[in-house]
Amino acid sequence: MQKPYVSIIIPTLNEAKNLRSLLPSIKNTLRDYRYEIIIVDKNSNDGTAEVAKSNGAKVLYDSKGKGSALIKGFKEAKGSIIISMDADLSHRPTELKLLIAAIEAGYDVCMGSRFLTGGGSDDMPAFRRFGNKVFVYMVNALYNAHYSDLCYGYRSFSRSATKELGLKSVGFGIETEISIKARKKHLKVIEIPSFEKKRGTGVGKLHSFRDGYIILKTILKNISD
Ligand SMILES: Nc1nc2c(ncn2[C@@H]2O[C@H](COP(=O)(O)OP(=O)(O)OP(=O)(O)O)[C@@H](O)[C@H]2O)c(=O)[nH]1
Ligand SMILES: [Mg+2]
Repeated sequence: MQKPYVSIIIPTLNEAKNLRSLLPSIKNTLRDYRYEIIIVDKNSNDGTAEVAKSNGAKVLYDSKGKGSALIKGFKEAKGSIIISMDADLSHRPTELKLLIAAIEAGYDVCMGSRFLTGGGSDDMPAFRRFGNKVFVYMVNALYNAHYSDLCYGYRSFSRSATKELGLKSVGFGIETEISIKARKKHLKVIEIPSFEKKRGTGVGKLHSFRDGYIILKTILKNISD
């Protein structure tokens, strides 16, 4: 049977150096698959778009945030399986095959989790770990869910799930919105263990308190929506 077509969506803000090793590594892992890589860039000034193009990726532009970039990428994606992935080398390309297999097996959404046996993180200070735990607890309690992780962006989707979710988040609330709406819309969700490595080079764009507040608002806002 022919393999499904896979679209990998990677939001970027100044990730040229990381992309230089990430893109060849994705290509190597997926050499037996049919796929496209879509970079959604926020006007990086370090040559991110050039590195992406020279490695065969398609480049789109979005001037707002990580959420709006992913939404734009989802709309452009041609694949029947769509994957969201960070550019900073935190996500291991070797896990791509597992994310793909979960959708092939009939799930609508597959979420990497750092808190299942076999998963973990080298890139999560104690206060972020605590914040994430509180948010996971809130989402599980408010939405009758059983998630082990929440603010983690290594995920796969069936094409129809990306449409059905009706995503609106502009910034780092996007993963939370996905988790909540997947539950509210009764999508078939599976979590798989994922190991988050330290970011390669460059600086993280997430600000714990500013973005923590956005995540909290996303959790509360969706109760009434
Ligand atoms: N297009 C776009 N991409 C973004 C934006 N902010 C972050 N990104 C990308 O989204 C991905 C995740 O962002 P990170 O800064 O690594 O966020 P994080 O992993 O939560 O934070 P760190 O642990 O500090 O790395 C990376 O590929 C970023 O380049 C944005 O405003 N627009
Ligand atoms: Mg990161």
